[in-house]
Amino acid sequence: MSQHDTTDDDDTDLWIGRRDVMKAGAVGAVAAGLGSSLTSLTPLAQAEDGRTDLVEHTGDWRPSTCAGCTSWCAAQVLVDDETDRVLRTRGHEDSRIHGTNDCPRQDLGIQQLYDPDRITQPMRRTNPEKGRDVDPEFEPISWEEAIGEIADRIMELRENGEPETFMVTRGRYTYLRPILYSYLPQIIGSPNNISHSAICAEAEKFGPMYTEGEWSYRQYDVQQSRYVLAWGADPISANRQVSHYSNEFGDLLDRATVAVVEPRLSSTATKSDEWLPVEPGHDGALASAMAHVILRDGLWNREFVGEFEDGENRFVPGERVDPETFEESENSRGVIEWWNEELYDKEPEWAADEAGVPAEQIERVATGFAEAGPNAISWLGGGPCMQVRGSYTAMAIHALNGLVGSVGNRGGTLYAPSTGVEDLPAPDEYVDEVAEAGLDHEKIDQRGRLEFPALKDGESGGGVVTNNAADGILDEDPNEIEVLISYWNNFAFSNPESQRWEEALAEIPFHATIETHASETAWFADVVLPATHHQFERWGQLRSTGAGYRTINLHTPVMADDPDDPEDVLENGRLWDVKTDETEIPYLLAEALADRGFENLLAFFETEYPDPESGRSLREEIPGDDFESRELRAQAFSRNALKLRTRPIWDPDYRENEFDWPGGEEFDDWVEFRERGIWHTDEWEYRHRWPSEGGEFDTDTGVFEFDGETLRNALEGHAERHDTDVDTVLDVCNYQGRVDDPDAPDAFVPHYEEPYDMGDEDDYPFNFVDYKDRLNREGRSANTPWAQEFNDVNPGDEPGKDLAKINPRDADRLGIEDGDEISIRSPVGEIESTAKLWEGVRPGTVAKTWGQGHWAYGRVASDEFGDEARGGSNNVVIGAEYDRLSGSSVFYGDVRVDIETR
Ligand SMILES: Nc1nc2c(c(=O)[nH]1)N[C@H]1C(S)=C(S)[C@@H](COP(=O)(O)OP(=O)(O)OC[C@H]3O[C@@H](n4cnc5c(=O)[nH]c(N)nc54)[C@H](O)[C@@H]3O)O[C@H]1N2
Ligand SMILES: Nc1nc2c(c(=O)[nH]1)N[C@H]1C(S)=C(S)[C@@H](COP(=O)(O)OP(=O)(O)OC[C@H]3O[C@@H](n4cnc5c(=O)[nH]c(N)nc54)[C@H](O)[C@@H]3O)O[C@H]1N2
Ligand code: SF4
Ligand SMILES: [Mo]
Repeated sequence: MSQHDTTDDDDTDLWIGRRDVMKAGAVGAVAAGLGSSLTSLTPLAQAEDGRTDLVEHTGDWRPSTCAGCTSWCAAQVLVDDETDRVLRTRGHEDSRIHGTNDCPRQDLGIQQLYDPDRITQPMRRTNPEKGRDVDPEFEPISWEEAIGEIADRIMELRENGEPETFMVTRGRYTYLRPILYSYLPQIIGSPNNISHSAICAEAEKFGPMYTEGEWSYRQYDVQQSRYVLAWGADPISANRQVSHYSNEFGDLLDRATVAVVEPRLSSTATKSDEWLPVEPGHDGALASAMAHVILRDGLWNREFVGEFEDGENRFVPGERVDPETFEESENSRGVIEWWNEELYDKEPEWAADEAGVPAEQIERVATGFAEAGPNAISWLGGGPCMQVRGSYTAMAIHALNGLVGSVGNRGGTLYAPSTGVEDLPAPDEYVDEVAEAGLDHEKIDQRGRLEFPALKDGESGGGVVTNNAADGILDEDPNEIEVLISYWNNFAFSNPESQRWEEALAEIPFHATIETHASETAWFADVVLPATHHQFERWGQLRSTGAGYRTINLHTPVMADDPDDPEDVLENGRLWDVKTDETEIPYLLAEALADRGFENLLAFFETEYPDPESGRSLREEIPGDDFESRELRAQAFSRNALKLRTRPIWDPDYRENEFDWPGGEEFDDWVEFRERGIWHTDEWEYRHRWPSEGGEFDTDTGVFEFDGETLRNALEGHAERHDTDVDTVLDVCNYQGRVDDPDAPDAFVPHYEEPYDMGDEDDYPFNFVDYKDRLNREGRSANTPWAQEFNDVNPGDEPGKDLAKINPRDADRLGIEDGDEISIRSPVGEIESTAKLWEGVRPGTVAKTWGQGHWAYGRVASDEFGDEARGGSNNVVIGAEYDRLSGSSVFYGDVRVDIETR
């Protein structure tokens, strides 16, 4: 049993009630879950036996999806026949990506489900004052009251002609998200739907966007690769497709060389052939030097890049090349410009000085990588690019894939094949004049202003600047926010300099939040709406990408015997009086708004979301105006939305006649698909987007760009919008590149920029290295006892502790010993932690996982709920800085801190 007994019944300091005796019985299942699921952490053979026994003797495996991280693995959940309890979860046996493999975090989902600290019913704040030290004094209320309160506030805004003061924030989601995140604010009339994307990994997408026109993540063809060069990505522990990559990693090591560029000894680095312990913020120097070596030594891929007309290699260190002498391939352009503007003098010795990695190692890794090309991967994680000047680093790292021709190629970096899902019906016809006037307003995150280009997809202001919304709210610029609905996020914890979100949330007059847990964000809410848990209690859809496929995976309410029957779902499909954020809650709101005279949302749902099989509208299926009928309709709406979304997959007629079918598995009816819960695309075709094979890249020029032509267009577009020039944009946004300055890097080609200073080196002598905990389900598992108890799966960490890892040489100098209580101070804040002397971090750096430091969330996550944090929250010391070209928040690079013993 764990050191934190989850069956502990003492919840006096938590404002979470238990609904009734029957449901409280379900809490006892925690103990059962604990016992059986511990097998997942024992040797595999044993675990397999355990699994088989359970399949045969206990219940059914029902399909769902894990959103414990952005791998979004298709899952199967073992539900006990007699008690309807969830006993186990595993990867989906039919998945061609990971099969039954999962990662340990999938099992933590069970502890979230049965967490006695879950919010079990709607709550209303009774204390009008808001603040971290102010007890919200929540009291239980009914769903009807809770929804009614929100509807009243929305009506007020619309009646006052200020619908733009409404706001929705989202964190994690399923692809039913447009209903709550886009359509609800659109029909009300607010442009203010703010996603978490820019505190997630937007800067990473900048690399592939401004080389090959893809604003997205890649999948990596590890099964065919001969060299993996990972940059601040730790794919057996974090990053994406963890279950797939960790399953393949052993074979990969037999076949390929793996090199990891990381300021700390990550899980992946511990198992790799090479660890390049880069000084934080200097990856761009390594990438430029590697490209230099590859060109200097003639190791580039001729088919993808081109060749000198006479075959003589003119890439000589320190010398520029006459472009006339080189014939570009059809597939790419600009390699000569890249060499002449950036690479020609970026020799390994120079990079060794900049980045603190030996020149021989740079040479060796660059050579090995290129010789394995095109079956070689330059794997870009968020570490090197969620930095003030990270956009250019992302380009520099991704451009290496172009040099060796691994783009879309066997053993290289692939995208996802197209899927057979349909867009949800959209509400354009239901947007009235009040709403239209509201929608004309600028967004609260100030995207698109001169200082926030956020160039998603090449468009000025095309992306989000999540963390800046706090300043927008505090400064009431462009306008005040009066009503906020937040869902599946914890911005008061997950955003850098999160103190600002505490202030911003305290300012908002009315805030409703939809969550499973009593998070730091919920602490500031006026109404707390308890959410169904995505893995077990709701409808939804995500997708997973790997092994050449993309899958469409369903979330299903696994505890209901007939999930298509709304009554069964409401009675048996959920543990508590909880509802689904993206569907049921907007539906109930639509009914409440109609009661108050605003009918557009309800008309939209009633007209556009019939059951596509029976053709029945929601009201035809479930008539009645009492609240219970509405709750049933809300559930039917949830199911219908998913059926509409996935219709081409399961409806042969629709697939053939009304949809541009991309190929892939075909199902004959809904129940057949729903019972399986997973669909596969056709397999990725290597090189099909290469122009030499008849394809096209999505850049402005249609080819892979080493010269940043698409970026030039995007930057010029943004400059024009503000009546200025590109150099001014780059200056305002803290970049070093310039258009035509011989002393500055070229603004458009992939290049190295020195890390931007975030604190004076004399006052803050250490670089802070933040990274993801192997057991963190994004920000959501700190209240699961297993995550705390098994913390030593993170190299350098210990069970139950939140440790700051310091190199023994630094500790010695400062007189710090193992286990000393220390404080970590930055220009913006200070946290408490415990010192761990560990050689897995570079001298001059302090490394600490993200995820601890909760002062709310539950009794395991915090030391004392609502009062004392457990460990320190990294976001208190990481300042609110931005990589402005992508809009991303900064977590890495020159984040400076000082440490001292307490
Ligand atoms: N320092 C630092 N900060 C980081 C990161 C980091 O690595 N370091 N990572 C960043 C990244 S990549 C991301 S994506 C963000 C994530 O941060 P956010 O988008 O803010 O989301 P989480 O913290 O994962 O989600 C927290 C909330 O989800 C609720 N919840 C849990 N399960 C469910 C569910 O099934 N349904 C609903 N409706 N609610 C649920 C919980 O009540 C909790 O309050 O954090 C970012 N912040
Ligand atoms: N275990 C786990 N896995 C997750 C998640 C989780 O919460 N837990 N969250 C999921 C989500 S939402 C996302 S967006 C993805 C993100 O996945 P990644 O983009 O891979 O993000 P992190 O794991 O935060 O990666 C940051 C890494 O960069 C390293 N680093 C820090 N500074 C530097 C630097 O200057 N240079 C280099 N080269 N490295 C540096 C850190 O040590 C860390 O290993 O992960 C997903 N996977
Ligand atoms: S936590 Fe991520 S990698 Fe692990 S099973 Fe869930 S989705 Fe897959
Ligand atoms: Mo993320």
